[in-house]
Amino acid sequence: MTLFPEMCQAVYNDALFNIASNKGLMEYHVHNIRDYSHDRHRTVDDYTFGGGAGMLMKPEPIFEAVEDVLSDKKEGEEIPIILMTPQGKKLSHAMVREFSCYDRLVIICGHYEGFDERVREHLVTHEVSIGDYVLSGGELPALVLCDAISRLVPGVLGSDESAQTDSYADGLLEYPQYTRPPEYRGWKVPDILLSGDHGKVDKWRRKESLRRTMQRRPDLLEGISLSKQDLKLIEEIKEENPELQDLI
Ligand code: 6GU
Repeated sequence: MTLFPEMCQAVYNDALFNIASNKGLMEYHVHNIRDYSHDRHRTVDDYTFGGGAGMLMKPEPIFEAVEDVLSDKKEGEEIPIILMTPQGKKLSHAMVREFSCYDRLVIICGHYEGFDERVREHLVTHEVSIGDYVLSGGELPALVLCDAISRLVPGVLGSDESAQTDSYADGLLEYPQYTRPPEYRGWKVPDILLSGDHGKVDKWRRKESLRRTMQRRPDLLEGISLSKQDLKLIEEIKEENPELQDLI
């Protein structure tokens, strides 16, 4: 549900969304909130009671857009109604996974200074933000959410990419990767990766994932269960990178 349907449609018509839709695995429908306004000026915003700068999204068009689209909702069908707002819960992989389990989702994008509070209280089931910065509207965040959810629908990505998703899901950052040529401007690809020894390659990748996570996102390590082998690799990394000595 948006005031900028062309913008949303343009993104669907490209990239991953189209892949998912072409394969018949997902459907996206863009709805213009303005189609549900009540006057010939197609008004969707209004002044705030009590005064103050800025306009708010009026409740009627949003309620009626959602009710119209869900008019075929079955008894007992659970459909999250997600409001994109900087006041929402910050989007995480766990939330994306949870949303990907539903048959249908409604995502509402806002503009202006925000929403009439009754939208939050009586219509919306989830409020989602994509980070601690303010954007001019909910469309880009909604598209971020759709993209992330699409990737978790079985069959949308090829097996190579799915495997990559899994390694994100394991909570560590990706290890460094290289392609041809094996030497470029004198910069060499690590020998182990050219060795053909899969055992060594796997161990190297695990270690570099751990190193990269320790360097860039030590906070991620707290939520992860580490094997004995991981702990050994972490000790090696600390020897090699004294600046990481005090981590975990
Ligand atoms: Cl969901 N909306 C807006 N307007 N700004 C944001 C956001 C959402 N998430 C982060 N910044």
